[in-house]
Amino acid sequence: MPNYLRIFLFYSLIVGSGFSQETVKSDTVIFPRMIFIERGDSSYYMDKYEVTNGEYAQFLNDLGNQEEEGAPWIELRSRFALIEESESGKFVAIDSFDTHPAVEISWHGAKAYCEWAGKRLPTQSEWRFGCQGRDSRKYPWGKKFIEGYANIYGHKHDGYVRTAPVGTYPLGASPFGLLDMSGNVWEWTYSEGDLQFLRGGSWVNGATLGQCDKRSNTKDAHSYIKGNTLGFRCAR
Ligand SMILES: [Ca+2]
Repeated sequence: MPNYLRIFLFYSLIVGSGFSQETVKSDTVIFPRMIFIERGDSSYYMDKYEVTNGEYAQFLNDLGNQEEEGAPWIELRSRFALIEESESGKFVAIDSFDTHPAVEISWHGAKAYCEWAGKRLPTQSEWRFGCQGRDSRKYPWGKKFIEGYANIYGHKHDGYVRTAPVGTYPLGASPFGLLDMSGNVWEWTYSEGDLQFLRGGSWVNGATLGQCDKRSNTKDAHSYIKGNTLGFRCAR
């Protein structure tokens, strides 16, 4: 059956079965765990969650841990890496970190995963819009930082020493329902040119860097960015 016919039948099935248009467009229906973000001609989908160690291990088991521009996709020599390679060469998430965000990920490692998954890295503009919504809010949830809404350094109420399982803070959702846009791990984005930026801050950084319009990169001496805070999510 041609693809366009499949898609038509798929939509017919959904519309006919009484799902609302919102259900069709968001979350798990068309692209699992992605959210549709309406922005006219430049609408897009974005992962609801940061990519987890469990998901990244699957990718490594398929393609191995490659190196690009002198850096491995994931730095497994770091004591903070939450994925390990067994003697048989199988990659697995360490202990109970399966649902925590992947860390120690290089920009190429993030880009390669998204392409493997049939997706791509979000642009900075897509990331920011997904975080702040149509009313240009400072944090995903509003104007001021609120304890317990994100995994940010210095806030004991987040409940975790380092990363937290993705989606731990539902009250910190962006207007579109994206979780952990502020904090937990920094997220790689795509730009034309040599310098690639990270957004959203992390468990190592204070609340200011967790604001939607802030960005940083690994060359920024003031950002305290280390490999154990570097993760990502994908768009398409
Ligand atoms: Ca994040």
